[in-house]
Amino acid sequence: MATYQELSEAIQKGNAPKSKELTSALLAEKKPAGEILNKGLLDGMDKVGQRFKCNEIYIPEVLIAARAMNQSMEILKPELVKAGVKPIGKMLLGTVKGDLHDIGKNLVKMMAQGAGIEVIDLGIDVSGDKFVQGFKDNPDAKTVGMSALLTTTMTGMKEVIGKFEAEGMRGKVKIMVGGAPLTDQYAKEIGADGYAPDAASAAEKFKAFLRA
Ligand code: B12
Repeated sequence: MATYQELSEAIQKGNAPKSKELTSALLAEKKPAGEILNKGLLDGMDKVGQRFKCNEIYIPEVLIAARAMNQSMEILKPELVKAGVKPIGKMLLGTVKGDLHDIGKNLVKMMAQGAGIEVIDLGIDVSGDKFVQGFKDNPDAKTVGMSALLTTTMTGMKEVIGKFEAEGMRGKVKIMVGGAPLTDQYAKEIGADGYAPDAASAAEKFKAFLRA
């Protein structure tokens, strides 16, 4: 008999074949899809996030764990839909205009997905208008995440926040910023709602915003 603990451990080790096998086995044993998600996959990613935050593991391990989770999610998704298990909320995410760096953004995406959040990834080089359009297309998104890796592009974040204000939409979303040159202080200066230094803390903050 497969256990949630074994699945969580397979995710933590980034063992995709094993985690897929265990996901299928748990489904075959008629375990509820929501429990497989929460007690197996998300539990595993949560532990990966904690260890990443404490510098016990590094980016490659996180990427490998996320790949195992994504592959298991493919198996689980149809069952989750059938069971009516909904994501805890939706967020928009993008790297700001003029900036092509996306490794950090993609890590934030994986961790947020690992926390049960639906992520609309707007990609790289995302203008203020594109962020605003993204929100118009997804009015149920309650949070927006912006990433910047260049000191020359991070200044664009303030403009994006200004666009949300101009459209009368600022009060409807919580805006989080991140990326290597960013600081909590800078986030406050430009009127963002939050900042996180790494993907695991980012996912925790997004979750808290969505649950508030
Ligand atoms: C990889 C890389 C590239 C790759 C990008 C590939 C890709 N697909 O992303 C390539 C080669 C394309 C590139 C190009 C350039 N790069 Co570059 N690049 C890097 C490098 C080496 C690593 C960045 C990275 O991925 N780090 C790893 C990730 C995981 O870290 P992170 O992004 O900070 O993300 C973490 C957190 O910040 C946070 N986070 C990230 N996003 C978000 C978002 C939210 C909402 C939240 C809450 C948190 C959060 O969580 C993440 C995970 O923990 C850095 C140097 C360095 N060591 O940082 C230079 C660096 C960022 N690049 C730099 C430069 C100058 C450039 C170029 C201008 C070079 C050139 N002359 O052409 C171009 C610019 C292209 C452009 N227009 O964007 C400079 C920036 C200097 C500055 N202060 O502005 C750096 C610092 C190198 C240096 N020391 O000079 N680069």
